[in-house]
Amino acid sequence: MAYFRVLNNQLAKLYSLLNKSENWLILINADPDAMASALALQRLLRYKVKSVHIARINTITRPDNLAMIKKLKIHMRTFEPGMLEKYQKFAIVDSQPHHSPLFKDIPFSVVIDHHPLPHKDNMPLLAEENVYDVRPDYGATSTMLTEYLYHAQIRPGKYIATAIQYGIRTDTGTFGRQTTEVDLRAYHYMIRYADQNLLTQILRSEYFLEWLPYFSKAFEKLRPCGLGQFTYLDDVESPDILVVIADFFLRVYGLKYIVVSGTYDKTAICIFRGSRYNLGELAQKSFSDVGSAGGHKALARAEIPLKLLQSKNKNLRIDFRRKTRKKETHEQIEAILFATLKQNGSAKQLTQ
Ligand SMILES: [Mn+2]
Repeated sequence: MAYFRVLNNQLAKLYSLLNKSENWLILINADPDAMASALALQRLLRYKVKSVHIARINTITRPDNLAMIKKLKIHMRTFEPGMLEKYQKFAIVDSQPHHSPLFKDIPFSVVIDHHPLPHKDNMPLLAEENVYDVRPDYGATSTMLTEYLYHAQIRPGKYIATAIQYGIRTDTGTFGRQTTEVDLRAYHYMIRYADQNLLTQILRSEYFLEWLPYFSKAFEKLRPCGLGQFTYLDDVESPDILVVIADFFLRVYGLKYIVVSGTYDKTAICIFRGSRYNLGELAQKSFSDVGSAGGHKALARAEIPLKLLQSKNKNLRIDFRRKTRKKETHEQIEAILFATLKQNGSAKQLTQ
């Protein structure tokens, strides 16, 4: 039995599209799987065409994605419609033409992806000679590109191999439910070429230096609240920081649940994380009367406009302008959130 599915047809088709006089552009919505797939396709084309560049349509903000770009020396352009005229051929990986209006009018010659097939109205009108390889049963597009490299008898360099491993890990949630046997085989095949040190460095790039003061505040203000733990971070630059810190607390053994709260603009936000009690219900019971609140058992969120929070405590005097918001205002917001969550977070109130 072959190590990977036989690809003679697709590979022959791909090669028949290539010639030395054309410049290729690979378009992606950059995430680890997309970047790894683009690198692999770039490697497949590199010596058979005039030039091949990668362009992304999105901005990258996650620290692990930035670490991947830096450590694996990934060169990408930022997509602008004006750049299309410099290229004669276009490919898209880990995404499909109907996924973004930016892709819509580009005449793709190659589409390689693992997302669901489009509704027939969205089916791209690709000519017979083009490569259209969409396999929703694969956990990652990186796995598909591993098959192409293997059959093309290209030995991947360490940067491409490491990128593919990280792409597969990310899209399968580290070999969770989405994983298929072929994803594992591709990952295993790349072990001999990848650099495990680089992979570990990327995996560990979870936080930004600017986030650390929020961590120190979170630890400083952490205290028991009902059966769980609670912390309040005053004003935050973005609600995402509350999510990052709440996720961090999931690593603590014996913690029943965590509520990380803070104020963003004119809204108090609570992020709930845990695995034992129904936190969607806790969020709802606590705050659905004054804001939007809910979620799943293990992961929930509440957003309460400060104006409405006042209705929980008539004595609350809130300064709605962030710049002049005083320490006392935050103490009052924190006190209301804490009291409400404590009341609903007892053994009697919580359900499993
Ligand atoms: Mn993917």
